[in-house]
Amino acid sequence: MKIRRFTSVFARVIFLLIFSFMIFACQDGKRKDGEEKEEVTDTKKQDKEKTSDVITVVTNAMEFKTKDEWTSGWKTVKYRNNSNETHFILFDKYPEGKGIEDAEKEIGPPFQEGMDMINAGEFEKANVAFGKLPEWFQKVEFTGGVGLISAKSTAQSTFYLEPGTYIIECYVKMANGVFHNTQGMAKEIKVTQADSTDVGITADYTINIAANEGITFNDNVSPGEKIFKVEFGEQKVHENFVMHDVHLVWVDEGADLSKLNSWMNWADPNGLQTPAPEGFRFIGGMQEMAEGGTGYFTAELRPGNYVLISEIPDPQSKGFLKTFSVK
Ligand SMILES: [Cu+2]
Repeated sequence: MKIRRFTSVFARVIFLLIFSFMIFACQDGKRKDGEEKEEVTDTKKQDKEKTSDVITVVTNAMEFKTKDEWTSGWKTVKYRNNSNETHFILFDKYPEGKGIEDAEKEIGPPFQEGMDMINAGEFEKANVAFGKLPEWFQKVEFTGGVGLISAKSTAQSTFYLEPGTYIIECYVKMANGVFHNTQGMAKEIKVTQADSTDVGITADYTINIAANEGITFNDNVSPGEKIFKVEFGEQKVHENFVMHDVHLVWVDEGADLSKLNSWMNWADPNGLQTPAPEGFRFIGGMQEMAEGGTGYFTAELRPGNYVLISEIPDPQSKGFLKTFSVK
């Protein structure tokens, strides 16, 4: 019999005027991730110096399969989503000395209680529950990751990892409203110190994203495999307690953008929950990171319409929904 246990919860809480949280998670304590291999390729690299490693992460159902120990530096994460649901990978760097057991003990219970209260519409009680989170939880840093990727698809993102302990997670919700990270989509990774590396990537296009400007992207985009560089300006905690990130989405002719817009808020009963809105296909992106951070993602583009969008409430009204065409 499998034993599920709370393992990671991560949230960010700043009390009084602002508090923010993110997630919680459980992990199957008996899962083994021993067989994954690190793949190092030399595509798109200036291979004189050591450049970013390519590390594969696989989801077949509701898990992250990858190796337990990574090295520091620029990492290109190739995420194969073989499952039937949309997912992402957010990287949460835990403070020194804290890991998945601490999360299980100190973060899981209050976070779950808070979430239950939100789901019940008891927002004051949710605030009381989040108030039980430990001080150290505010030191969890969000350091990028792979954007939303639709079922049976592969996404690729590149970002920098300092040495430390990370929890990688996905908090998309199943059709019954249960977060994926409570069902196995949370995993602790140790990142050990390594020699510094060059990112070794030349971007085709640059996206700027900042609290007061939203997403700025004015390039003329042509078809093919393209690399987007994402530069993070001022960060901000939005009203559903997350910071802004950017996701690339294919838009079918006639698809209703307002449905995508409202889906991007996990705090909405149907938001970030299966089924994803019809007429859209998520093809990757860059998860949130601190101001001044830079990340990259790669996508195969074909002629048609696309959207760059943040996973925040009503991104369109804040400048975090940007349409463009590939010609
Ligand atoms: Cu997921």
